Amino acid sequence: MAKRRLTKQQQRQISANKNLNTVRENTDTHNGTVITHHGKELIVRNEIGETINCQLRQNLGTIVCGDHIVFEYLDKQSEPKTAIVIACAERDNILQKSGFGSKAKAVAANIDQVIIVCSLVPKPNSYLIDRYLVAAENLPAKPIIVINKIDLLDEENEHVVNDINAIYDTIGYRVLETSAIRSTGLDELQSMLADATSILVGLSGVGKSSLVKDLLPDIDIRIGEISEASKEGKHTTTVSTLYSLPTGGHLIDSPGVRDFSPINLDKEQILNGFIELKPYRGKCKFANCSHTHEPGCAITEAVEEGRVNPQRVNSFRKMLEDAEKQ
Ligand SMILES: Nc1nc2c(ncn2[C@@H]2O[C@H](COP(=O)(O)OP(=O)(O)OP(=O)(O)O)[C@@H](O)[C@H]2O)c(=O)[nH]1
Ligand SMILES: [Mg+2]
Ligand SMILES: [Zn+2]
Repeated sequence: MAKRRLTKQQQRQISANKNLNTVRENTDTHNGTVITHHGKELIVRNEIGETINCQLRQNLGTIVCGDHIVFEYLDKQSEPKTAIVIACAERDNILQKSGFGSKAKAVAANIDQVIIVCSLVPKPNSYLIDRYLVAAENLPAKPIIVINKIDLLDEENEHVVNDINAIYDTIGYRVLETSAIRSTGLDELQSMLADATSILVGLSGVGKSSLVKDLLPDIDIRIGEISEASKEGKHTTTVSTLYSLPTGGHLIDSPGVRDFSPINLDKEQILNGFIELKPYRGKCKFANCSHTHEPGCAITEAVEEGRVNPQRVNSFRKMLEDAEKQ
């Protein structure tokens, strides 16, 4: 069997885990969770909920919001306390996106639920929702779709809400309608966030930080505006930040995007991300079917017979195309 080569990230993870085992024997180490990071400085929450400013020991690799880490205090008397991170625990998962020059950019780690937030203004982009769903299914994490700014509902944009429900609710995803301004739908959202680590993702200006503020009124969080002309957000949130919920869970607010592409997904993973296409896996006439033009393609037949939504299949094909270019 061919020897499997470890990626640089896997090598780093192994050395971090070795570190973790060594440091566990040292009694003056403590566990914490990364709340956020500004350049090389991390803000960490310890096991009793205190906030600590941490530096990073060299060669630990990328540490992101949501990472579970081990640290040693540098100064316990200072306010806030300072410490150095000496190891990072193995991650359950890491949400990454395609950054500058298609380089992977880490968003957050150890995520149970991905809350895909869209709104009536700016308008939702279903290809963006589909790409987030594929990323979530492959983490794996449970996706939930939130349509925020439901207070702006009128005859003109009513179809937006109906379309999203028709596409996503039909295939089994939870779709919640909220208004951060009127606090509509917040109880339902809150009950879904309990005891899990969830991340809010979506376009800039859809109201992710406003939803966090509604759930945690006492925190200091920046809310932006949307441009009157373009109806786009102004990228107010610049780093992912983890908040602890009174219901026991954690909620990560992430910077809004203009676009999102999951990174390094192969054809099987992309198919895995379209849950309603799973029954057709392996059912095409040709084993290497590209699901685009071949005769006897089970997915094409499912579209023709109205068993799957053609818009979702378009997204699936576009994602396959985009992945080839990466
Ligand atoms: N009408 C209405 N406006 C809202 C609602 N939620 C948020 N907004 C407004 O939308 C704008 C953007 O809100 P933010 O919470 O900063 O949006 P965001 O998604 O965090 O944006 P980024 O941090 O740039 O990604 C602000 O002007 C909010 O007041 C809502 O439910 N209804
Ligand atoms: Mg924000
Ligand atoms: Zn096919």
